[in-house]
Amino acid sequence: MEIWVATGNAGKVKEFKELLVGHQVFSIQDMKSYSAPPENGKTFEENATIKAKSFKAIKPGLWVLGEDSGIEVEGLGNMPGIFSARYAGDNARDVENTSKILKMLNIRSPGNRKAQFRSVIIAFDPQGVQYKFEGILKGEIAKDMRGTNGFGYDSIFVPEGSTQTLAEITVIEKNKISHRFQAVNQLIQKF
Ligand code: ITT
Repeated sequence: MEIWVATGNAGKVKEFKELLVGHQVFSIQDMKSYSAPPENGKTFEENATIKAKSFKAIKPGLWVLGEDSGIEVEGLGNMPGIFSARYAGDNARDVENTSKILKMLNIRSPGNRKAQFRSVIIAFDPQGVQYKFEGILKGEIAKDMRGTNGFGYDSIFVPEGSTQTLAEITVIEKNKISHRFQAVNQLIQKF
């Protein structure tokens, strides 16, 4: 089946392709021209809806998905949350965002390193019926960046029950536990 994911994040695209193996997964990379709408929602759900609706308008009659995700750090008042992609500023690189979390946590809450990843997917089926799926991965923030796999905050996130960061394990292993896996797993039940 053809599934269009409204994302421009190469790390997400790679994971969606692995998670939806057996299907043809397309993204913004496969569009000739596309201007992303502003992500000005106040929640993950609102932002995911903005992305999904923008693709639904271009690809009617197909499955389309919008995903908004991020990391919530307890000792930082659950920030950066929906601001995860731009925590260290617009167009910030992953290393700048992760460095800022390590720095802020050392200042504000070195003793409480609890954190979670959240993924909210808004999907439209070929008939235009809307669905919401959500996944959470609990864990803690490592003392330093470790590992080179994955993307975003993977190098500083250690899932509950593990000693390795998500960047030290393979994408296949990450995809067995991740927030995105949990949300996609609910989606697959609707196919
Ligand atoms: P799209 O909006 O085009 O999908 P984006 O990167 O801007 O791409 P979001 O607005 O959903 O996506 O921001 C999510 C950010 O949260 C992402 O840039 C990462 O920094 C972080 N993030 C989300 N899921 C992650 C994961 O599995 N591992 C590491 N970091 C993740």
